[in-house]
Amino acid sequence: MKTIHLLPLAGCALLGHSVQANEFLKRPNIVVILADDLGFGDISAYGKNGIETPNIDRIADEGLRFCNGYASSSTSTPSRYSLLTGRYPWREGAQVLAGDAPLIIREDLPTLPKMLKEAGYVTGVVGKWHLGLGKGHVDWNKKIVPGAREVGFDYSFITAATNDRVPTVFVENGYVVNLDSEDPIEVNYKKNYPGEPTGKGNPELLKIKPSHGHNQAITNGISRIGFMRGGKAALWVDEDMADIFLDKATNFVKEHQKESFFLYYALHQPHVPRVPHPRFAGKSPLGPRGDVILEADWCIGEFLKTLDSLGLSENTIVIFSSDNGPVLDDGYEDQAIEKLGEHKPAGPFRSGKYSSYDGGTHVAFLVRWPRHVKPGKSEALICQMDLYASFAAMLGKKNETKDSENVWNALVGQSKRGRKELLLDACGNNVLLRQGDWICIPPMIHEGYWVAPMESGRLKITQLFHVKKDIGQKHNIAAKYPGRVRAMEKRIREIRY
Ligand code: NG6
Ligand code: CA
Repeated sequence: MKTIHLLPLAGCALLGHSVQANEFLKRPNIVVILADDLGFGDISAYGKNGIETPNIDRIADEGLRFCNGYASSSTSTPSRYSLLTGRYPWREGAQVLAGDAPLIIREDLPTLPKMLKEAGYVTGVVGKWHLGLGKGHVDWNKKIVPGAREVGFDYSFITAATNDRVPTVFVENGYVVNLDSEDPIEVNYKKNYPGEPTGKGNPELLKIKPSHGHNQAITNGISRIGFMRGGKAALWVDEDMADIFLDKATNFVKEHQKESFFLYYALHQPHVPRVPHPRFAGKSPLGPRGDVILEADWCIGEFLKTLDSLGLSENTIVIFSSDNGPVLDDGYEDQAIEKLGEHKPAGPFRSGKYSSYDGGTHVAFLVRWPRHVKPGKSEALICQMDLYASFAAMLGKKNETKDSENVWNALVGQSKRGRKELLLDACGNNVLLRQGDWICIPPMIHEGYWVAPMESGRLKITQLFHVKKDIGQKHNIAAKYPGRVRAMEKRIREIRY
């Protein structure tokens, strides 16, 4: 057996260490598990609340729990764009995409999966995509390119957008799964196809009532955003979605257990429509929103067990986070508000999804790597966008991105320091700045999103908060610190333009 040096793990205990070549020598596998609309307070690892998430807590207990971890944006597409490209989302004007939108990641851009592929990783994505597919006017009945492969994924099993947008089908390696060529799929976001039922016209066909929007094409008894027809055999059954994604994610790991792999496991929960498998229906005190969180937690538990059974847990870096903060009523009547009780989805933070307040982007961020990361807590400021530069550093590769910062030492618990500052996207490419423990939200006017009953936080005045002293952002102290406001607003302009 040959003796080789391990990775150039900057600042890590491994530096210069050499061991026998076998599983032990493999570069660590990397798994990013990203929930959809899960709040900081929705997992029990961050403090007891209205729901128990023992499996996500296992990641926390066996790893590092970040208290200042961020998604780049308070909505999905921009947040995921940053995670994969290491670029701020507003550089591309990234905003929530329709299900028939073209791929938003330029093919010439460096991406996290491309960088890992170059370093010898096999790469896969399972779950919610929401970064667009094709070049516009996608023909869903042919191979759909460009897509996940062009972004750097060897394997993909994805939904085009969200679980509330058509087409409600899975796309595996560029092809719609189970498509019957005799029953082609058509999708558009402008007008209905003659004779197709809609949520608006045929409420009697629905098993969940929309509360806002979501009254167009009906599939699986649920009306969605956008119109579609055909593809009956390919339509997903929401109740089975979690099991299918879990199956694909664990299969990917089993198939590539001998290689170094990167898996982006993008859960669809607890985004609307919240439709758990009957095994989880009614199991939480919080109604469907809680039930699908329990379902997601169970999936993660099963996934971790798969790593255990293959002997991969020790040398797999598992990162858990969410694409943006929580929301209760996001367009369907599912009792998320009525059954909330004392539960605080965003934990101590103000507001949630869509907001410029911290609840929008300040999310759960857990890192488990038993071989090298000691369990504990970290206050370092880090962002999902930093995974590119950090893993590049781990692998001795150049950071080719514009905005990703190398926070590797913080990520593995070797340093208390992460970023000094971070711009955050508060919907509609409105940006705010976190600098140390200060947050400055400049005047914002964009009102494009339905955010009720959340506070959008996009006001016409400047807001300044000290989030260590005022974690719930209750006191706008901009008037007291005009110099700091000026300096922070200037800094926003410098980074942005
Ligand atoms: C909004 C939808 C919301 C959700 C969101 C995207 C309405 C009324 N609201 O436009 O339900 O789909 O887009 O969520 O249609 S995200 O998590 O993917 O960003
Ligand atoms: Ca989301």
